[in-house]
Amino acid sequence: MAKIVIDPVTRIEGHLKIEAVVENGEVKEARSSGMLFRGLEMILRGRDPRDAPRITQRICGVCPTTHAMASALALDDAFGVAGKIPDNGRIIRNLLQGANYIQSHVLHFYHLAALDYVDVTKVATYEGQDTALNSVKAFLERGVLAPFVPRYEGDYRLPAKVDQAAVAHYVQALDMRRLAHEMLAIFGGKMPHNAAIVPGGVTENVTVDKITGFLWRLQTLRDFIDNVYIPDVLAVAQVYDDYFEIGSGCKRYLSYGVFDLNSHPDLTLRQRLHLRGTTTASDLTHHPLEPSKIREDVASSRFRSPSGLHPSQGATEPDPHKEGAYSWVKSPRYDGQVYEVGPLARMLVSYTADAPKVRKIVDDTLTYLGAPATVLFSTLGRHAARALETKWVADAMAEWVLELKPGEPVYVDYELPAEAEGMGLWGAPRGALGHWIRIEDGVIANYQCVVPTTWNCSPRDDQGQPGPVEQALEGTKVRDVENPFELVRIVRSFDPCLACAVHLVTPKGRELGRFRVS
Ligand code: NFE
Ligand code: MG
Repeated sequence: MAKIVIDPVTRIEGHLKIEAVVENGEVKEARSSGMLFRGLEMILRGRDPRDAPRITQRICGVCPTTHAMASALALDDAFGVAGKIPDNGRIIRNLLQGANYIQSHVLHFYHLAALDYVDVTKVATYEGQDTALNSVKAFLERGVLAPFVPRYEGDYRLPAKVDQAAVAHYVQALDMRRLAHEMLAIFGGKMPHNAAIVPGGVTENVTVDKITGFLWRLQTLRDFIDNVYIPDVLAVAQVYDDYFEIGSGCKRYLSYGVFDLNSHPDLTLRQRLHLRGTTTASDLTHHPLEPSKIREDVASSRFRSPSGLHPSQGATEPDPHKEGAYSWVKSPRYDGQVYEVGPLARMLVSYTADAPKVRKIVDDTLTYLGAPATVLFSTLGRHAARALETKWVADAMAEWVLELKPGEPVYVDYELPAEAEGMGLWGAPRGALGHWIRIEDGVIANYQCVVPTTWNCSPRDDQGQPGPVEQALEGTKVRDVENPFELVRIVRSFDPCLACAVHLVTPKGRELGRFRVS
């Protein structure tokens, strides 16, 4: 028996520890631990509710737009304007979120996950004129390999030419991400932490200049998605096709839906691009979403607040030394069951709800790969779903931007209520995101966020059920416990974000833990 400890897992956001007990070359038990304490929910208490979209964006620099959105939706609901958002405001919100999706998904594939499959050292044999590749080659010749090492020595299988092209695209993807950030800044003021998304709509007016500035960048990105990103993901998938069988996990999928197509006052009835609901690998049937079934357990989490609360009644009371707890992440569950969230969950929920465009791109991809739908429930299925989703969203954005109307309103005014409650259900790049607010005496009495990585990286719940990442690791065959590349490939396919937060140290700086960097 061997115990593998990967702490921290690199090339993700935030501090995640993975422990795996390996017996006879197979993971018998896995634990996923969030090692940072996030105090944002406590910081919000007692503040003006309108601060929430600004403060919650500081949860994370990668997906701030999505926290602004979930927060604004919760405030729209609490302020009674959810049904009155003007079309321009609704569309600009979608465009801001869409720009963040494209940036985040390209970041995840090229700069975080691809290095699990692409061997940069093969650039050493490159003979050609590409400036980026020749720069990488020059670094390799001088023995400078960062940021591509340290890494686990694994089974890198791509032919040298495919490998070299992928490294060139790694560099090109940096430019693409800049374009996506610029696109977001056109209507959002800046990235990260846009200034535009507010309850009632957005603060940025529509002009022809902004539409054209947005559109040419979007068209450049669509070209990259269609001709570089998706082909690269498929090239990796064809060579590493055993990862269509590895890392399945709980096989239950949940989506709140995302990208509003109208402004129905009830979020659970609002028409969205991605549909809301749940499905499972075993029934592949669409089930409607019932937000009342969401609960957060804390049996294995470092909180003394009661377990099993609905987020509208949720509580955040840290207890760093709680017996039996091994994570700062809570365990959200739906109807008492473990659910995976993210692009794969979103695509499957829309697929089973019969969204024709999703059916077509997913079915076309499966035909191209000559594979059945069951390959989707896997490590590579997550990468493929993320890439296809990027195309689906970018294509929709090209239609939305042309629906904007210069001179028309972007915002509706509201009265600040003294007492109110609100719920904001949305889809972050990494999955279902919910914000819940309760306002008393005109200030925030309680604020709860349940973020995608809370679902995916959750520890064991009150019933002892492991979280989605833990389940995805259990049963995995590990060839070499010193180089557990299989495990990091699985973990990274979820695109975890343990979110920017505070390291847990005492005011005197006393050490509370030691970290082994692998
Ligand atoms: Ni920090 Fe995020 C996304 C949110 S975390 S990146 O996407 O919400 O799961
Ligand atoms: Mg929370």
